[in-house]
Amino acid sequence: MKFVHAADLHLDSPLRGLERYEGAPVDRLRGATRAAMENLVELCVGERVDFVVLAGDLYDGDWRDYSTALFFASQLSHLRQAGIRVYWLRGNHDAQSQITKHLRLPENSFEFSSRRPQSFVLDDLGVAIHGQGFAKRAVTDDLAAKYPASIDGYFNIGVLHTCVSGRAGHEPYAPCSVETLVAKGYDYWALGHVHRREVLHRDPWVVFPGNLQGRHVRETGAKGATLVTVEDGEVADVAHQPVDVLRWARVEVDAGSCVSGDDVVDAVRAALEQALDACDGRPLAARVAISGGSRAHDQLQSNPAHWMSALRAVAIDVEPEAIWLERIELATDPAIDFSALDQRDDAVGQLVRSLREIAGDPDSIEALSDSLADLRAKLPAELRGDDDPTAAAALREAIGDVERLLVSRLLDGDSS
Ligand SMILES: [Mn+2]
Repeated sequence: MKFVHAADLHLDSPLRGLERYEGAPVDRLRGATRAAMENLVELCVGERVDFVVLAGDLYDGDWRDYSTALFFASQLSHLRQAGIRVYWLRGNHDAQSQITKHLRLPENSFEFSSRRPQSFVLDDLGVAIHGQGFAKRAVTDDLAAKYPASIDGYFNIGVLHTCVSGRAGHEPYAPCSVETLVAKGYDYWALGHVHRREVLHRDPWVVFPGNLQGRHVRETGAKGATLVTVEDGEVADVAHQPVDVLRWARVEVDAGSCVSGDDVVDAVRAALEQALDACDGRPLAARVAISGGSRAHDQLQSNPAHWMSALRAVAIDVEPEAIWLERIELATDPAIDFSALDQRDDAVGQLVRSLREIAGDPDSIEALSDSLADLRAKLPAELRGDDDPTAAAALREAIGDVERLLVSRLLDGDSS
C-alpha cells in the first residue's frame, strides 16, 4: 500500500520579490504553484498510490473567482480517473471562515470536518485516517488532543495543520508537542503548515512534507511531497519527491580573492552555474550576496549600476531563461588586514587600540551602558525592540561594527 502526503499547496499564490527585467523567465514563474500540483498528480498516478492526504492550506486565501477551485477540482478528477482517493482538511489560510465561495468537488474527495475530529476508515486497505480542519484562521487549541484513539488492527494516520510547539517564524496555530502526537498510538502523522520539510519523529513517523513550490527567497531548496510505502501494516519507506518547477537559492559569493569587478562577475558566474546544477533542470531564482574584504571594492562602489547589469547579463548568459536574479547584494568591504591594525603607528592604530580596549574592559562597557540608558528611555516603545541595545554583549558587537565602519572610511582610497 502506498500513499502520498502533501501540504501547503497555496494554489495561485504569487511568487514574491521578482522584478521584471530583460531576459528574465517571467512566463515560467506564473502559475508555478499550479504546475507543482500537476506534478503531484502525475507522481500519484505514476506511483499508483492508493490515496493522497493533503494537510491544509490548499488555497492561499479566499478565491478571487472560481478559477483556482476549478483547477483544484480538475486535478482531483484526474486522480479519480486513476482510482485515487483524496483526504484533505483546511488550514489557517483556507479555514472555513476564510473561503466564502463553494464548489462541489469530485466524489473521490473527502474533507475532514472543521467542527470536530473525524475519521475515515478504509476497510479495503486496513487504514484509518483521523483529522480536523480549521474553522477559523486563528485556531489556538491543541486540536490533536481530541483526536480519537487509534483503531486496533488498522494502519492509523493523523492529519493535522499545526505549528508543533512554536516553530520559529510560523504562526502558533493548533499547538501540540511531538510527545503527545507520538503517545496517540498512530503509525504516521501527516502534518502541514511549516513550509520546510522536516521529519520530527520516526516510528511512529511525524512529518512535515514542506510546501509544494517555494514562493520567495526564504523558501529555498527542493520542494515537494512525501511518498509513504506501507508493508504488513508498517511503514517500509518514507521518501521525499520533489514536484517544484522552480528553485530558490541564496547564492553567497566571497569576493576576498577578487582583484577587479570582472573577477567578481566571474566568481558569481561560477557560483550560479553550481546553483543551477543543483536544480535538476528547473529554473533558478537566486539572491546573490557578494561580501568580504576585497580589492575590487572600490571599483564596484564607484559604479554599482554598471556592475548590477553586468551580473544580470552573466546570469542570462549562463543559460538564457534559466536564472532569475531576485536581488543582488553588493556588500563588499575594502581590503583591510584588520588583525594588524592595532600595530599601526598612526591615528588609525590609536583609534583601533582605544576601541578594542573599551570592548575588552567590563567597567568601560558598564559606563557606556549607563550613559546610553537615558537615551534608550527616551526612545518611543515601538523603536526599542525586544533586544536591549545597551546590554554588554550588544555593545561589544556595536563597537566591533564601529571599528569596521570607521577604519573602512578612514582607509578607503589607500587600501589598494
Ligand atoms: Mn498554514
